[in-house]
This record gives sequence, C-alpha cells and structure tokens, in this order.
Amino acid sequence: MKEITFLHSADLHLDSPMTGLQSLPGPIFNRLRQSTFKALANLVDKAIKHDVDFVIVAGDIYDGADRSLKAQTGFRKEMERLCAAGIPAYIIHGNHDHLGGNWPKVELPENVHVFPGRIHRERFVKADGTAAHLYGFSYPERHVTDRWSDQYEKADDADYHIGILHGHAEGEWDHGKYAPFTVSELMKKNFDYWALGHIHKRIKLAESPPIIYSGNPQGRNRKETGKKGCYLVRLTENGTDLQFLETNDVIWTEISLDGSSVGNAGDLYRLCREEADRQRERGKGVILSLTIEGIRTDIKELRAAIETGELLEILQEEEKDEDNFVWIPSLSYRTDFIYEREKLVLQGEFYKEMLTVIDEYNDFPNTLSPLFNHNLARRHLDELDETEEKELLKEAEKLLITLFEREEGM
Ligand SMILES: [Mn+2]
Repeated sequence: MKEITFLHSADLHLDSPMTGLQSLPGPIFNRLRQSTFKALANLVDKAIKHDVDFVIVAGDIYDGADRSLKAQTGFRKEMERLCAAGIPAYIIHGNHDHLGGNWPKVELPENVHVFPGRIHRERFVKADGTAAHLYGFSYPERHVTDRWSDQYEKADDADYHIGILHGHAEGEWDHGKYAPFTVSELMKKNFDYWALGHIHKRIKLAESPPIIYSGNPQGRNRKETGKKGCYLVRLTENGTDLQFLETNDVIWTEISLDGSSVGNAGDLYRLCREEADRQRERGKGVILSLTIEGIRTDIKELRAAIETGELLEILQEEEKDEDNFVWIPSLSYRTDFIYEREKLVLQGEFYKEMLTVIDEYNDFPNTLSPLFNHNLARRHLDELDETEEKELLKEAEKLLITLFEREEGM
C-alpha cells in the first residue's frame, strides 16, 4: 500500500511580540513570549511521535522580515531535532517573512528544504519507493498580489502531488489579499492535497482533494481564539485521513456569562471563579476575556465590583503564580436594566409625565416617516404591525430610562 504521512502546519510567526495586554506578571508574560517557540517544539514532538514522512510549513515561519536572531536560532534548534529523527521539512516563506527582507544569516540543517522565490518542485521518495512531489514558492517580496496559483503544474512521475501555498482564498475573507486563488482553480490542478497558509484559522475549503488551511500552531492575540495546532495527514490510495493535533501552549478564549441571576458581589466572584476553573487546561495557560451579561443595575455593588477593578484584581491575584493559569486580562459587563414603573412615578413629576406620554403615544407614522420614506430603507422595510409598535415603544422606554438613570450616576 502506497502511503505518505505528514504534518501540515503554517504561520508559526516565531517571536511574535504578543502585544495588547497590559501589566502581565513576569512568568505569564514570559510564557506568552515563548509560546510560539513552545508550539513549534510541540509540533516537532508530534512529528517524531507519529513518525511522519515529512513536515510542511506553509509560510510565515517568522513574524518579521528581519527574522530576529532569536526566531532563527529557535527554528534551527527544532529543525535539528527533526533532522536527528530523519524527518525532512518543506517550508515556504510568506508575506511576513518574505525574501526581500534583511536578516542575519543562520544556516539550517540539511533536512530543511526552503522553496525559492519562484514556483519550485521538490521530490520526496520513501524507503518503500512511494514518491511525492511538493510544489510551492516563497514570497519574493511582501506584496504578492499576482495569481501564482496559475503556475502550479503537475509533473506526473510521482504517486502523490502536494501544493503548498500561502495565500488568500478569494471571496472567503478580506484578510490581506495576497496570492489570491479560487478553490476551483486549485481543483483543476488535480493534486492530492493543498497545504495552505495565511489565514490563522483551521478551514477546510474542499474535501476531495483536501484544500486546507491548518491555522497557526499558537494564537497570538484575542482574535485568534480556540485550540490551535496542525494537521496530521495520511495520503493513501483509498483517500485522505486528516487529524487535528493541538500544539498551542497558551489558549486565547472569549466567554460571555449570564449574570442576570447574580444577587451580590460574592456570587459574582464565584461565577467568574467557576468559569475560570472550567477553562483551565492541564499543562497550558489560558487567556480568558470575560463579559458578564445582564448585570442587574438595581444592585449597586455588582457594577461597583467590576468598575473599581476590585473583582478583576482578586481573580488575577489568584492566578499569577499558577503554571496552568487562567489569566483574565479584562472584565466587562452589559446591564439589563430592571425598573418598576410604579416606583418611578413616585420619584416625581418628570417620570410621571414621560410615562403618560409613552402610554398615549400613537403617532408612529409621523415619527418614523424619515426612516420609512428614506430612499434606500423603504425598499427593505415593511410597515409595522401593532405588536411591533408596542415592542418598539417598550424598547424606547427602557432605553430612555436607562440613559436618564445613568446620567444620575446610578
Ligand atoms: Mn500569517
């Protein structure tokens, strides 16, 4: 049975500065700064453990075109481990680490095949004679906007054909439109697998043949949430197996909690504490952005606990020396304003009059005419029925009262 196994990874972004977080405790800051390197070490561990035939990195190995010495020596160290295990690596450079930059030259071991700034083919032959062709190119400069996908040509004398491409799938995202391609263009090449890089998310653009973004092995900011890693790919005569392998050392997460039933600051603390513990991952760090929804504004200590920063401080204090930390960089909330009309009326003439106006309100056509007669809007809007009018009025009342109460410093 002719079979090839490999790891498909991309966007290592070694030595990413990990900016955007304020005043992290030293150990957590260091862990984050090291995380792109640790993820690569995890990736190499997986390659050795699964005894793959080779490893692919589909661009953006380094975060910057100046390729810091730390990034390069870190990469070389891990490639040497692969070399000792007899595993080749096929790598291309992308828009971040394009060939037009200036960097101190660090030699890589002989198992590393770096694709040049033009379409190039590498041939891999396994001990049993199974052969694979790998096609790809490195970005000669940062801005590569041509359709390089046109230039991939299948050379037939191999069992498997793998395209490596760092670029942007047209029509899918607006993210930096480099080396654009469409799925159907790649389909036509008749390859067995497309190892894509550039989009930092795991995405299967097609199943057969697989056209895949592996995402990055380590999230770098709060937008790169969830588990990150690489794909273990097995090409056989009967089809392709794909398995996701997690490599990240720090996981970025965003969670919204329902705080509507929280009655005091102690309960609010417990709600956050329990969520932090639920997110904890063995052997890893977690950066958790928390939002509490539906905080009751009639219980003043709830907002106070968040607004003064006291609650966040306690939650952070408990994590600063943890190896498997769950660090909450910020805590935000959204209020669900609860009020009783009867009580508001007792507060004075102002609310009494406002609520009377609201109750007697029936001039929807005139009030909303600027919207409903608007050139563009009227094509998309239907007339409101009675229930919708009532709901709109209720929302407006709530909004008005929320704004007034906020002005008064509730
Ligand atoms: Mn990238």
